[in-house]
Amino acid sequence: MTHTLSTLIGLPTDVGASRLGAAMGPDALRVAQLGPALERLGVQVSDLGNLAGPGNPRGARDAQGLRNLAECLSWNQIAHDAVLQVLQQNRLPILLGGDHTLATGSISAVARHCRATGKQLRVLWLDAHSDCNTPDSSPTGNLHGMPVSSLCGLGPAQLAALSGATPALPASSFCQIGLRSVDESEKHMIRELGLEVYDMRAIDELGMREVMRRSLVSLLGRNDRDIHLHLSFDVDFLDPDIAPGTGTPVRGGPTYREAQLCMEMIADTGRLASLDIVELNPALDLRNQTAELVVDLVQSLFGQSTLMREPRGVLQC
Ligand code: B3U
Ligand code: MN
Ligand code: MN
Repeated sequence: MTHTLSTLIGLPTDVGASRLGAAMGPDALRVAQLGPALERLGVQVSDLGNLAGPGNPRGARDAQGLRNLAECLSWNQIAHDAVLQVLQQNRLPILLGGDHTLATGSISAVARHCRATGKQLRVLWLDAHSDCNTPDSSPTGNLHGMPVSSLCGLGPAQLAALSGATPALPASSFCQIGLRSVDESEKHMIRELGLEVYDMRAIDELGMREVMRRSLVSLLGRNDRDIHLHLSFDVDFLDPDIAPGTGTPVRGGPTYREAQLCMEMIADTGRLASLDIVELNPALDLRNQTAELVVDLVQSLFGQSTLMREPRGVLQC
């Protein structure tokens, strides 16, 4: 691993989602022993605990069509500041969400850090959804459907400005994997932004191995000091048969084996430098099985493998 020092940041909020419960995500991950599981792999873990922020007013849509914008802004500022501070300490931030709105704050901080240090940023976005609605296109007004457009400079203005530059990063930095629920307006947005997307059909046709090879190939051959790989892991990426504990499940997602391979191939690059774990909803889970599965997958992401082996480099995988 490039980083063996990591910091857990609990951000217990569901202000960006329509279903309550993602606010309990950080604690469910702790109950599932995320910290000790990483420590067993040689990662040194510190835990900032759950940071405080506004409650969920369960607001109606405002004049712009958005729900809970002020609260979302506060939480994203909190996420931004915490992630930036952890990066400046040369540690790997692990954001425990919370709904996926928080990725706006966290990736804004990562983008700011990359600008300051001259690193190139690559964001892998594992999700059933493309999260690139805008205030005008959103069918729900929920801000967890807008972080990608916000980061690309097209979301609500204050969210889009969090990183100190608009857009926070070029759309070409993103790679989305696992999509299977995309609104009509988002299909246009994906095309307009030129987002690199591997939907479930691509995974069916190419296999997870080839999808991951393509999504990671641009990182290879570069000095790892020049690259910052951020993983934004929406738990609804996983098939709901194995991961029922999430607010907007969509059937037909990656299997356990496909998800493991995805994580292992990211680990093999040795470039992972920050992570969001979002949309875990313990209120919808069965005996914390989704949190336990996420911990299992995150162990693979941090290098757990069945056999003793050197990272092989993704091209040879
Ligand atoms: N695209 C829909 C649904 C959705 C997006 N992200 C989640 N759900 N979790 C929307 O509300 O924008
Ligand atoms: Mn999402
Ligand atoms: Mn999703």
